[in-house]
Order: sequence, then structure tokens, then C-alpha cells
Amino acid sequence: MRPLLSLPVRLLLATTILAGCQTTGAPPVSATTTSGATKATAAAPASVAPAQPAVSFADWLQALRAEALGQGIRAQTFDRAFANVKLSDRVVELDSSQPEFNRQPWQYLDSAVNDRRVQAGRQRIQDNGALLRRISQRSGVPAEILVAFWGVETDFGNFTGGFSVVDALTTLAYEGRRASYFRTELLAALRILDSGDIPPERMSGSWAGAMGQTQFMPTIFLKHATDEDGDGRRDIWGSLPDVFASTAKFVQANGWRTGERWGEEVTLPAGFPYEQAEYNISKPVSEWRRLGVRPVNGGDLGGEEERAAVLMLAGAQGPAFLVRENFRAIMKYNPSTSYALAVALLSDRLAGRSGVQGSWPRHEPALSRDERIELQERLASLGMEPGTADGIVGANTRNAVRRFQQSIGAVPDGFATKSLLERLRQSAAPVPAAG
Ligand SMILES: [Ca+2]
Repeated sequence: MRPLLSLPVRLLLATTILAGCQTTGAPPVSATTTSGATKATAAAPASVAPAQPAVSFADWLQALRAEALGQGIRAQTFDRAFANVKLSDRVVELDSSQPEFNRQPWQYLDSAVNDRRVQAGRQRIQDNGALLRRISQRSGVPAEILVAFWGVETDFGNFTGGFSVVDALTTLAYEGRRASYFRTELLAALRILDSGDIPPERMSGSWAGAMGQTQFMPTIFLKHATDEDGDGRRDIWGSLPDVFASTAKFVQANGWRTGERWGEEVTLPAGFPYEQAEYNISKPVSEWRRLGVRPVNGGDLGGEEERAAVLMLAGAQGPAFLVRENFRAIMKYNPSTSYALAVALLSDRLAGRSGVQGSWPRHEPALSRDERIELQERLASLGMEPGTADGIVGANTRNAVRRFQQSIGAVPDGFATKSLLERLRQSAAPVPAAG
């Protein structure tokens, strides 16, 4: 992940924050990670109170040691890993922050998929041609997809996060907001150290513990990291064969379908039922064709029996994408639609396909967190049922926006904009008289 906050991949946790992103099309958050941090996204954080540990760190560590040894981790491994352990204030700060998502999806996509990155990615494909072909043939995951993950996660290994994974996970397990999740990850990290894949001083990653060039959380590493170069170590920090093979194994396990595409950009006809443009509304491609969905570049959609959803991250004014099962496989790396679209679009460019043809509504400023909460509160007061007013624009909020748009005769695309918020302010429900 990027310089922003490097966040990890693979978080299974998908906290609400993530969930927000994904659904929202807001800039992604971190990958697979768990945490709520989003890599790309986070802007200015608002603070949440960190958890207060109930026991001293020394006592906590002693209990952890007993648990680790009970799981078969050698005392020597544990003691070496914790010889210089430090709790990190910076990690606590990052864990306590709530991403503002004050970025529009195109701003994230511009940073994730641009000419420089496409050039660099094509060069990496050339430099590693034989290796990528071998792994791709074996796994069924195209080289362009593998390199796109690598590019979006760490800019091809340039930004892998500079935190000690043991320090970061220890901090999060001891005093973070998701202590039990991170305790499991910390024990998994110890298991990796115990297996000799990497010495503790080289085990670096993001503040949330996503490691190496693929930003794998330790539990993901244990399941999918692969020793492709045969030196006896699974090294996703320094060995490209291991990096590509591990990524391929994870993507394959996430349900990648050999020979199918992730989807493509499409055009929608006038009168398209925009309320159906939601990631969780999946239909056979043939049905989308009947509704007038067409490839933006002409030709047929193909694969008509496959299931797909129409994804629009910026409402009716922005481009539309028909996303298939392989897009869902990408989402399992990092449950953010913006993230998955970045990987998908980068892979297309690496494969020589064109970039996005439609234009983004770049004149639309992002709503601040306070404005998103206000939007939700106003929608709720009008009986539009946006769900909890948490500042996260997910499917419930979009559907509430659609109800409001329908009520004023606007196109019900669910895209929350400043002008829509203005409109809501003018439609304020009368305040009920007290009593
Ligand atoms: Ca190796």
C-alpha cells in the first residue's frame, strides 16, 4: 500500500470502515487488511479513544508467551522476537484514526492507475516474463493481474511499510481497538518466525501488520505464502518468485476463474434502472444485455451465462462497469470497490487495453465526514432510512439517496453530492412540535 497509510491486505476483518469503502466506492482502504485503515484513503483522521489495557504490558507478555509456547512456538523464537519489542505510539494513533474518505473515487484511481505506473508495470512484466508465464499458467491468474496487485499494493515493492511487524501487532494486540483479531495475527507472525521464513528484524510491514510486497497479513501468509524459488523460505519481502507465486495462490483461492475477465466498462441506455446499479445486485450477463448494457468499446458482452453487477462509483454522471465473478475474487484481497477497480483497470492497461472511456464528474467535491453525517441525518428525518448516521456511505445510504432522488424527480443513482445535500437542506422536514 501506498505511502498513505500503508494498509494491508487481507484483512479479513473488514471493519465497518472498510465496508464503507467498499461499498462506497470511496477510496479504498486497505487491503486485505483488516483494519480499518485504508491505505489509500485515509485523509485527516478523527480520533477514537484507544482501548485501555487492563493488565500491565509485562503481565500481558507473559500470558502471550505461555499461549504461544502452548501452541508449539519455540521459547527461543518467542524470546528473540520480543527481545527488543517496543509499543508504538504511532501505531496506536493510526489505529485510533477514522478515515475521512474526503477523496472521490477518481482521485484514488488517478493515484493508483496512471501512466507512470502502467509503464513501470509493463517493464516489470518484461523483466520477469518467464517467471510470470510459469506461475500464470499454473494458477490460471494472468500475469497482468498479478503485477496489478503488486503495483496497487506496494508500487511494485517500493512502499511496503516500514514498521516492525512484531512491534505493530504487539501494540495492536495489547492496546488496539481490535485486540483479539491482532492477537491471532501476532501468534501467526510468531509461527512464521518459528518456521524460519524471515528473521524478526526483516519482518517489516504496514502499521497494521500487512507484510512484504504482497502485503499479506500473517494468517494469510500461513495459508498462501509459497516458496517458489526453492530456497526453503517463503520470502514475500525479497524474492519475486515467492511474491508472484504467493499472490497467485491467494487470488486462485479467492475464486479466480481461469480464462474469464474481471468485467469491462459499459454504456447504459437512457432510462436504465439506476437503482439496480449496486455491487450486491448480481444478474446473468444476458439480463444486463436485455436491459441495454453494452461494452463501451463496441462488440458483444460475451459470457452471457456468467453473473455480473453494474458498478458505478460516481453515479449516472460517471463511467459504468459490468463486473463479473473475477472482480469478486479481486475484492477478497481488499474489500473495497475502488481498490478492486484500480487493480482491474491497471491490469487492463498492462495488457494493452484502453483506460476508462467515460468521464468522471471531476467538478464534484467530496463530502466531508460531517457533511456525510448531516446527509444521513437529513435523509433519516425524511423517512428515507439511510441506516446509522456514521458518515459511511454504503448501500443503505445510497438507497436512501435514491428514495430522495425519486421523490424530487431526479435520476435515482444514489450518488451523494454537495448539491444533493443542499437540496436536502431545503427539503427539511418540519420539526415536530414538542408535546
Ligand atoms: Ca523462497
